[in-house]
Amino acid sequence: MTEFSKSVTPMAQSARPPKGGEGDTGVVVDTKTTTKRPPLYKVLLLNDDYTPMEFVVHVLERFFGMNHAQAFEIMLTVHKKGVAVVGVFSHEIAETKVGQVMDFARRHQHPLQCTMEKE
Ligand code: TYC
Repeated sequence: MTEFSKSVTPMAQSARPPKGGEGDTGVVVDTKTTTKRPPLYKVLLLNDDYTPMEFVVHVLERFFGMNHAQAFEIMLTVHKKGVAVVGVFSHEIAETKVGQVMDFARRHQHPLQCTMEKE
């Protein structure tokens, strides 16, 4: 069973439809479903001594949809505290964002690090 599958609880006998009706096989069991939200992942940006501040601001605007003021503020938080959460996403989206940032930083030869962790 995966994390996302439904958990199925048989209904009480008294709540079941009567067996042996016309055209029915007598095996119908009503189900109650419970839904579980998929887990969320924080995407983290890490500080380093070499990546230019303007590059980090650009990354936050480009890949995390921040305006310039928001991006500058988060960049400064990372610079001062060492790390900040830059977004919370599904596993697949978080993985994509991390990959995009790491690839963009590598292509520009900056040591910027971006990681994800389960919320
Ligand atoms: N510390 C870097 C500097 O002084 C700036 C920086 C900020 C780097 C945030 C990475 O995630 C980072 N140039």
